Amino acid sequence: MPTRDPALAERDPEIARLIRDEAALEARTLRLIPSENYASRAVLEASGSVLTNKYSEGYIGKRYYEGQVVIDQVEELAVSRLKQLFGAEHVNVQPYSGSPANLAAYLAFCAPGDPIMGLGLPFGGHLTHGWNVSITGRYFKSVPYGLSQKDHRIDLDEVRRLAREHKPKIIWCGTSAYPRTLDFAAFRAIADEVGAKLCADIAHIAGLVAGGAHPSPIGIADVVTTTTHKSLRGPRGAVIMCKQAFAKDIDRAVFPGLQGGPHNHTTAAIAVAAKEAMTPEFKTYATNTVANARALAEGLLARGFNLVTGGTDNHLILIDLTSRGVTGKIAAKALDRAGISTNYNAVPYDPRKPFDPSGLRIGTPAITARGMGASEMGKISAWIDEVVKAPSDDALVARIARDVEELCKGFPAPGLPM
Ligand code: DSN
Repeated sequence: MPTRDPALAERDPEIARLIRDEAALEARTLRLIPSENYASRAVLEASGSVLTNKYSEGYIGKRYYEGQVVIDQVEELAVSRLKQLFGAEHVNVQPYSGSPANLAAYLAFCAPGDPIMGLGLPFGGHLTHGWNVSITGRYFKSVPYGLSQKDHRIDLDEVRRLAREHKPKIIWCGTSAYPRTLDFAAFRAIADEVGAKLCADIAHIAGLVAGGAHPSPIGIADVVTTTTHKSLRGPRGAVIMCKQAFAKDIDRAVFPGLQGGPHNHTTAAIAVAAKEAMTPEFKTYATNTVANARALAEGLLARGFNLVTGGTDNHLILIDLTSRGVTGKIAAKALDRAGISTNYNAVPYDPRKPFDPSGLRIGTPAITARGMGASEMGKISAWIDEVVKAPSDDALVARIARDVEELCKGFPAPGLPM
């Protein structure tokens, strides 16, 4: 008698219900968190597959386990598609997520206590670029750079000055809350001047880079890391791309340096996402993501909002709410009740604390994946304005939540049950 193997709804109705609830929530709300997206049904299928059953420590053709005839082909497809998509010389698809991918760069190039540089967290950098509460700020001598006080853009003169003074082993260029294009060539010149490795973390913009809507750091940076689940629309995971000269160092740092067995179900889903990202539709998606962010920024500016740097070049907008007399947290919570999902965020030189800062971070990757365009951006900026003007007006917030739900019905999200 085969063992009975009930479906999730029967085996664990509580979890099954919660998954249904989350799908319903994702369907009826506007997800403006710039690091979130909707993975396609094909990506979700690969990610929820039997490949989760396998151990395959090692790399293609050199594993510590037998039974790898299929897994090797899966990883080979993921690697070759990413090489083609980004034009990378070497690709490692095994990092579990963005933070371990970045740690691999440290392990490859730094010894404990070495100086490293990255954009400070309060200026829109990432924890793993050396912020003090992260292992990367505790085990290395972190020298964060900031933004210009004048225009709140990356201050390359300061980057150069600090790099000359501290001679970092790694300079990170990459951001989590920065609305402008990154000048990888300018960072390259600084890194060369001081003998640093240049590491680009393109987690937020990978889909834009893949779709030609943001310049690429490939061929400029020594190492490029990215998560795969943001604008790239893959599963939760990460990849590292590097010049061939650093392939061995990076591979050794990932395995056995930091990790054991790779998550093969994720590798398969990354391969699917890379295939999707090579289509003309994805190019259009990347272009539209930026066009929507610009349209949303224009709508907000027209309604008197103050945007950090005055607008956006990418998928992301950082609103400074100071002049509106509302904190980021109050606005984000009221917007959430209105069916508009955002996150509160520090603005440059924010006098407020990180848990209730002055800013709101929004972005267009997820709503663009639903097919929304300029006309919807107009509606969304008007709703944000209404909620920010009256965050405690429950009737208004409820009315907007109904309007949001109605709008969302016309734009089914990829990957969600109809
Ligand atoms: N936590 C991610 C974000 O929301 O930007 C970055 O890793």
